[in-house]
Amino acid sequence: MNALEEGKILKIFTYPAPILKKIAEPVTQFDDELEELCQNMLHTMYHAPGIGLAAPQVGVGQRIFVMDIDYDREEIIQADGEAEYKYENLVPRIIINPKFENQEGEILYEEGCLSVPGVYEQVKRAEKLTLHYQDVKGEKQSLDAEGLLSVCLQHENDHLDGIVFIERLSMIKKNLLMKKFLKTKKK
Ligand code: QAP
Ligand code: CO
Repeated sequence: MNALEEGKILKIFTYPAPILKKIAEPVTQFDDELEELCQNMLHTMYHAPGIGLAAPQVGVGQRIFVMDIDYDREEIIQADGEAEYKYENLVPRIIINPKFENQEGEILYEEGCLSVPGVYEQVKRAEKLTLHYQDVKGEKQSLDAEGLLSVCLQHENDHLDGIVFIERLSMIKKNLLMKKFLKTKKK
C-alpha cells in the first residue's frame, strides 16, 4: 500500500489534550490493524505536512511513530486556483517499541510539532544515538542516527513518554510559549 495516495487523514490532537501526557503502551500484536494504523499515520504526516508523527498525537496510546525527514513537496497552483502537491524522494519510516542506546554529544535544533502548531523553539538533544526498534512486521531492527534524524527520533520518542518538546525548555520559556499558543488557539 502507498501511504501517499491511500489512507485516512487522522485527527491530530493538539496541546493540552490529555492523550499527549500519557505514557504509551508497547505494541504486542503485529497484525493488519497495526499496518493500517501506520499507513494512516504516514498519510496524515505527509498531508499535514510534517516530518514526524507519533501515535499519541492521533489519539492512540501505543509505542509507534512514523517519520520522513527528507522528502520534497512542491505546490502546484492549477488553472482553477486549487493547489496540488507533488511529493518526491520519500523515505517513510515506521518505528515500533523504540529503545535508545549510546546517546552522545549535544545538538541544538529548532523544533516544531504538529500538536503545537505555530510554535518553534531551539531544544538541546543528544547529537548521536543508536536506535533499536521493531518494524511493522515485528522484526527487530537497529539504526545509527545523528543530526536531524537523531533529533527527530528523540522528539517522537518523547511523545511515547507523554512529553511534548516545550516541556524540555526552561519554565519561563515554556510558560510564555504556552500562554501565547493557547491564546491564538482560541481564535
Ligand atoms: C518533529 O514535527 C520535529 O508548527 C516533527 O504549523 C520537528 O513535523 C523534530 C508542523 C523539527 C525535529 C525538528 C509544525 C507543521 C510540523 C507546525 C513536525 C505547523 C505545521 C511539525
Ligand atoms: Co511532536
